[in-house]
Amino acid sequence: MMRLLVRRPSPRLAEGELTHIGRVPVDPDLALEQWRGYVDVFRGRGWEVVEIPAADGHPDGVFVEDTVVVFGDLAVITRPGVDSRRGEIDTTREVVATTGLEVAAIEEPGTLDGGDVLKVGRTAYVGASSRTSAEGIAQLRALLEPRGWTVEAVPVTKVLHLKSGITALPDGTVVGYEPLVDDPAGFARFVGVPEEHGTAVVVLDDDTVLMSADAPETAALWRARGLEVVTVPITEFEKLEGCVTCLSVRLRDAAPA
Ligand code: CIR
Repeated sequence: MMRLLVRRPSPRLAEGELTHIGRVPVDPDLALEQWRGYVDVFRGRGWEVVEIPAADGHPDGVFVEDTVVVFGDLAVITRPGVDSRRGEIDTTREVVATTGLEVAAIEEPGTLDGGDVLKVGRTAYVGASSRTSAEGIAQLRALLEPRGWTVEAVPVTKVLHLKSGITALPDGTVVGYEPLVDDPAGFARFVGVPEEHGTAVVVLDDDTVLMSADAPETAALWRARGLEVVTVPITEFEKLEGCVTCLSVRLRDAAPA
């Protein structure tokens, strides 16, 4: 079974946190329409959509990926690195408790944002970013290493989260926009992309990825590699430093999400 955890955008999305880019006007109605388009891609491919209750008092609540990370049958509730986002985890925890997954949590004083965790096979690359602390990474390592995962800390200084700069194709190739990646040489297989919004892919299945509509040259690259590429407009979320990965948490039975 494939399940997608999402949360509808707050009408206050425009007030979300910004770290590396300037504030520009955000259209909340367009954001809702784009969010629905994003969710529909998954629904149309057989995913069951599970909505985390709206948290309209949290402008960044739509970016649910930051609040929980799933490793096989273990869900790790995070402790977001900014105060304005900490309250988001309460509703995430309630929904995760209904999934049948084992649940653990990052505890104070550690901090960790899910956007800093990139899973490739049984390796979890974890961004040491302004949001994710060394203590948060140490806690995650203590949870995962006994379960057979390797945890590798990766420097992140040029973008908000590790996954704002890199993600991975279905075959495990790490892809990213080099000006935003601290250490491309740190990955065994790395392919640079020509566009900033081309860094993020969500793996839908072994042959298909989902991307922002704002990176047409990168989409053409992946099509030339034989992948099916589905694109969605997510401009209103990109204005808040969000991307296709952070709008959902994917639960897949049998394989790491
Ligand atoms: C934030 O600064 O927390 C939000 N405005 C954006 C979060 C994006 N999340 C992600 O890339 N995983």
